[in-house]
Amino acid sequence: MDLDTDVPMEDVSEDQLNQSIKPDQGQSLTQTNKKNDLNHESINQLDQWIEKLSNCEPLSESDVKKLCDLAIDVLQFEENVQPVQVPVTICGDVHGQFHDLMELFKIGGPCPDTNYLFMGDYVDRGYYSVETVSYLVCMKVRFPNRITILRGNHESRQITQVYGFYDECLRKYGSATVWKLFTDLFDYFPITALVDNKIFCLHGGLSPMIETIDQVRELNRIQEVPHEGPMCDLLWSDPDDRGGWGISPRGAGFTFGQDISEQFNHTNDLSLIARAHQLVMEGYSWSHQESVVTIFSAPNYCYRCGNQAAIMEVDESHHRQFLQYDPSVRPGEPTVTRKTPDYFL
Ligand SMILES: [Mn+2]
Repeated sequence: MDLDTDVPMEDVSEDQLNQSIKPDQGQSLTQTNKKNDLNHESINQLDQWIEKLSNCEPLSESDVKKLCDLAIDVLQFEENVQPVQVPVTICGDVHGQFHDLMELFKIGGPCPDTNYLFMGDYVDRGYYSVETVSYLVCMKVRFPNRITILRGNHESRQITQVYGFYDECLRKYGSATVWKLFTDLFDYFPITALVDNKIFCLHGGLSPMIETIDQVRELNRIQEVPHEGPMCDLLWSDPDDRGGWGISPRGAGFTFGQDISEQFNHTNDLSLIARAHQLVMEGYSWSHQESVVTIFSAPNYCYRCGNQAAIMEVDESHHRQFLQYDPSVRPGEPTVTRKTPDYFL
């Protein structure tokens, strides 16, 4: 009995099935079908967890363990370049700003009624990384064909020990167990997505070691984000006004110019590269004569930057619409929305 209304087979196109099943892996057909068969008990449990989390209450440690086990069963079968169909709403960095994530779903429409693609950086900086990543992973397991969650450069053991997620787990759970569970899970997150074969989505940007999307498919992604190399670059790089490849001031990844973006889009028959990773004051920003768009979905980033957030809706005819929003108003919390001083950027 299939109780999960999220994944009717008619929603899975022939293309999707072909793309997700490699011809030489007879076993994976069974497993692919099996992974979406949530039983009645799991669905009830997930719905309870989602309800609890939507009140910004963290799950118990034992529930996080159960959730991560369920999530590995889903994410391990996704691809390095996860195929996504239109219509879909594409989102950038969230960074633990849980209440703003709830605002995002108000603005964009609730999941699973609206399909979502998140491009990473769920944790660090904000005060609610635990609740934010727990909520998104719950939604992924509950509605696997309605939401895609890519890996950002902050979904990493090393970065989360510096920028807040590790400390938050210690503070909220009294040990590093939950941090360990989630950072082990991050290794399974897909690193890029391809919307209708036309929009290439990823957290950071391009790599001098990657000319074709097929080369991304060949990477072994199930590992900690490396310090260098193609997987590192995809999660760390930034577009730049200067042409060619440049040294990144971030100390990882590269900067890439318009010539690089145009060549990549031409080679791979793409209309657009959509990425996140950089604070942009309007929530979205075009680069390279609309070859690249940056989307940033954490309004008033770090509760002090005064920026708007945005998400990008792509409809069935590939029309794009940006929805911008401001921080959710919460009683008892400061609402600083002054303009960011230049020295902060
Ligand atoms: Mn980032």
